[in-house]
This record gives sequence, structure tokens and C-alpha cells, in this order.
Amino acid sequence: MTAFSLQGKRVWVAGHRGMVGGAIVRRLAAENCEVLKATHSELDLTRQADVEGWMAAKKPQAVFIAAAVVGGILANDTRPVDFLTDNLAIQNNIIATAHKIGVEKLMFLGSSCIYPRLAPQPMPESALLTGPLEPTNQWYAIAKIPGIMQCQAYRRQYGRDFISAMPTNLYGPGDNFDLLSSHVLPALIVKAHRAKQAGDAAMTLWGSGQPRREFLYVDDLADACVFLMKTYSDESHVNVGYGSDVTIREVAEIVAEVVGFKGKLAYDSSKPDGMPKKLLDSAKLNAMGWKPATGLKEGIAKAYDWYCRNAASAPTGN
Ligand code: GFB
Repeated sequence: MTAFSLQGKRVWVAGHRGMVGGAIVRRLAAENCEVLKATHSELDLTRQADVEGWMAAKKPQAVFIAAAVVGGILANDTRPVDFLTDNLAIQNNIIATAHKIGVEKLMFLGSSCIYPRLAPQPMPESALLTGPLEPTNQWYAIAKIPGIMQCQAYRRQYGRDFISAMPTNLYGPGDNFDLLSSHVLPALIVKAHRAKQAGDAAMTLWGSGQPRREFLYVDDLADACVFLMKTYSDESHVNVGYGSDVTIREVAEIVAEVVGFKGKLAYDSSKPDGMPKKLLDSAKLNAMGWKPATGLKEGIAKAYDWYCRNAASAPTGN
């Protein structure tokens, strides 16, 4: 493995206002580097000429691509154009320009939904492109797969040090708590909090509660990203997971306990379940010496605390 030092470098975190980008910025504070950021009003990442102009002027030496159109199971299903074409444009513009201006190291971030719906569990890196995708997130998955291939292609043809990491389902500070577009964990936090405040007898989950998901605290992901940026240099993408999964019902029970909601769980079967199980095989990353630091209940307590201090009073979708 080749060591790459971030010290003294200009490091661009594309998507720094998102949950993942924000966590990477927090983690980079310990790396003695200059963090570059561009807000959406300063730079529209879907516009190639703008990305080229901005990157040529700012000259980042390292880039984390944490910018993406993201969302939970319903948002994926109802906004296919945004999830497919915006994500393709964003990653293509950044990766191609990174090559043009000679970025020394780049990390592309994908998602565990790149793997087939019925992939072997836990899902190893080698399961990519071995079967049909889960229909509820196929647009996002189809957009992310070429990002991995692009990093590989620039490495093969031009010797670029571009790598990719595939995180599992994430949660934590800076999450999206809008019930119509969020992922399950922030949605459960909002639902439990509101149900507790209203004195409701039950809170309603989407689907059957039976699907299994793996949840990683976002600051642990950021730590893994910086670790890989500094130590990993190869073609294959690397899974970044927590190491174990729970059913949606089980995670709802943990959220209810953390929030202090004592009512029942109800299920809305008109909403989709999505993948029956999504657990990454993170053996490759673990063998390099990295492990997550935050337990699930501990992470949920931190996320709930952040929600109470920052988002609980904001209007959210219903
Ligand atoms: O996190 P989530 O929206 O997406 O949903 P995926 C996970 C599971 O939680 C599904 C259930 O079985 C949902 O039906 N669920 C229960 C809920 N209650 C709720 C709720 O109130 N809100 C939400 N959102 N779900 C995502 C992809 O898939 O995984 C993304 O859509 C991304 O593109 C991400 O790849 C990692 O885990 O099914």
C-alpha cells in the first residue's frame, strides 16, 4: 500500500454541506490540511464548464466526492431523473476535471445499493454486477456504478490515484430529517420524538419491519475515508460497514428506547420494503486495520441529541 499524506495539501470536500461531507470536514481538522469548500450557489456541480473553471482556479491536490443527490427508499423511487442524471453529471464532471488538472488523489463515494438485490450476504466487493439490482434504488445504483469504473479507468489508462469507497446505510449529525425524502433512521427519530411529544399510542413504520439493514455512524465513515485516502491505492472499491445488521423493527425499538417513546410500533404495508437484507462484507477494510468506533445505540443517542439541538423545531415533511 502506498502512503499518501494530506498534510499541507489543498483538499476539496465536494458536498461539504451534506451529512457525509460535513463529517469528512470535521475529521480533516486533525490532518493539518487546507480544506476547500464550494457552496451550491458558488458552484453547480452538474455544469461541466463551471466545475472545470472552479477546479482550475482552486487547484485541489486531493478530492473527496461526497456530493450526490441522496435520499431514502421513497425519494429514490419517485425522483429517478435526479438520482440518475444529476449524480452521473456530478461525478463525471469532478472525476474528468481531476484528471485534467492533475489531482494527486481522489476518493469517490458510492453506496451499498450498487450490489444486486439478492447478492450473497454479507456482500463482498466481488458481488458487483453479478445480478439484477433492487428496483427501489436502481437509479441511484446505476448512477454510482460508473463512478467506480471511471476511477478504475483513469487508474489503468493514466495511472491516476483515484479510489472508491462503498458505505453502508449511514446516519448521524447533519442528516436529512424530512419524512418524505429521508432514510429510515432519521425518520424513526422524528417519528418517535413526535409520537412521544403528542402522547401517541403508536408510531408507524413503512413496510413490514422485517428487512435487515446495517447502520454506520457518519463520523466513523469519515474516519474510514481519511484512513483509505492515506493508505489505500488500488482498483477495487472498498466496502465500509459497521459489521452487523438489525431488522427495521429492531432498530425502531432501539430508537424508541433512546427517545423515550413507550408506545407500540405499527406498520404501513402500502410502503415498500426494498432490499430484504443489506449487510456489507467489510473484511477487506478490517484487514487493513480499520474498525468503527461507535456502537449502534451510542450513535443513535448522538444523532438524537443533534436532532433535538438542530432540527426538531424545523418544519419537516409528513
Ligand atoms: O433507509 P431507507 O429509506 O432505504 O429504508 P434503503 C430502509 C428500510 O426502512 C425500508 C423501512 O425497508 C423501509 O421501508 N422504513 C420503515 C422506512 N419506516 C421508514 C420510514 O419512516 N422512512 C424510511 N425512509 N424508511 C437506501 C437507498 O435504501 O439505501 C439509497 O434508497 C441508499 O439510495 C441507501 O443507497 C444506502 O436502505 O432501502
